[in-house]
Amino acid sequence: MASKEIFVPDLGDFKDVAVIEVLVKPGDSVQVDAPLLTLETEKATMDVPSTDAGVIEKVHVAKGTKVSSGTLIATLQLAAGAAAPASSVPATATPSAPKPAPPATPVAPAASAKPAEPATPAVPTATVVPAASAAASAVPGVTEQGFARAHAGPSVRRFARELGVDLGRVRGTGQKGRVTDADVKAFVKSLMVPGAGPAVAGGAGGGALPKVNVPDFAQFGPIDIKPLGRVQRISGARLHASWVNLPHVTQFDEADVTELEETRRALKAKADSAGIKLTTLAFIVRACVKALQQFPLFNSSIDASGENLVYKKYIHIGFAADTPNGLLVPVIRDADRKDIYEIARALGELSARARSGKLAGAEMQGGSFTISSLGGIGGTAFTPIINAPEVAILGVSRASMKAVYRDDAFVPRMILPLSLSYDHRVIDGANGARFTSYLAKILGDAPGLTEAVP
Ligand code: CAO
Repeated sequence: MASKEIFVPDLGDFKDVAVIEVLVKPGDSVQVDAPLLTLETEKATMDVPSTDAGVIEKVHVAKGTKVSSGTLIATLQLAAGAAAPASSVPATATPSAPKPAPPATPVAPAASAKPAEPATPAVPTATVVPAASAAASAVPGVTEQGFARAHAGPSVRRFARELGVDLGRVRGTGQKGRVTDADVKAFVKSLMVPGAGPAVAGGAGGGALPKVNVPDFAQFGPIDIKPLGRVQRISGARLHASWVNLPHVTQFDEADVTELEETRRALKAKADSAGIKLTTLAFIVRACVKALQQFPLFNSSIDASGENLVYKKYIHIGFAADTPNGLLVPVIRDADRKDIYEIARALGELSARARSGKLAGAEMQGGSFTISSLGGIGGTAFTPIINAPEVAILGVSRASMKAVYRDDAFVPRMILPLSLSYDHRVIDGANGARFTSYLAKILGDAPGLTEAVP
């Protein structure tokens, strides 16, 4: 298989730029545009994307070192079928003040954040806003597959990333249908005309959103300004895209987990001795798998054309993990083939890697349903934002003992609050309620949850 060397692209006036993060290691598979490094100048941070798809053979730079245009970053074993290009410095022109380029990896539910933008003057909200920022809120979310397949050069790719434009949706007018800068601009303009948005899965529908008026807070008292973290910047844009494009409905329900909790406590010591932390969440993941098998609609997505539903035959469950760097969503692959011990082990390993910043990009991709569990922390209910293009997300709050009226008497039962947000374009209210009722029933069946997976 052919190898290719990847170099730091043209950084304009910047030299000896600090490497603050190395995002890949030998053996990692990367797609075109997947971020390899994060660089930081005194003005901004930027990701250096891969120019090709393949497997990382060797990484030539380390965190904390300095690089300049043309520094060798990594040797890549090209993906099968890719031509072996001569090793060279990409002739990509990078803007002199680099802007953050979102990576190809999804990060998901986080506390609401908005992309860093210069403060706007104190004017009424109806004021016209700069094209790029207005477009960013009207542009449908990026589909990585479509983006990777698009026929476009590195600078156009970077430009599209900066605007949050999915290149897969842009019609190319260049040679052999190649997408040009002008095509990307024309696409964004088409979204700015009210009602003229293309019929796409994200369904932005065109028209810029009214902008929040941000005053100069210093006029009211002392303030500190800290830049948003990298994860917040990325997840903020994704959350916003989901929030404005998907009509969310949240269905609340409760599950009686008294027996489940007894079963968990009985199995915990044995699991501990095998190095597995058997938490409530492992049982909830298993219950969700069973509910998704019963209601495959909740494991579907609207496709890029916006006209079909894609039913996934795999069940990969993402879960929100609170990390020092912000919220990440690792994915438990083939959760339907794992029993509660295997699920608990995967939960422990993935959340440990997420917290230590060692999660590979691929470990956050491909999820088909997400769980956001705040149960270990507290709360009685919340309305999670769907990890689009998925169509549903389960929020879990803290289980507590409650007096439940049963057989003519109040009895103490352990009650788990559930909050299911779903995309109302795909799922109607009756199905939402059926899903949570079924899930509650499954969570009440502790023996069914602990049995071996067929
Ligand atoms: N009700 C009551 N207790 C619960 C519970 C619930 N719903 N969920 C977990 N617990 C218990 C666990 O069983 C465990 O109890 P023991 O110590 O007796 O075993 C304890 O709380 C601590 O659990 P944990 O938090 O360490 O582990 P977990 O598997 O439940 O969760 C993880 C793992 C990664 C999801 C969690 O650590 C985390 O990061 N949660 C935050 C997620 C988040 O921020 N979501 C919001 C996203 S939207 O902005």
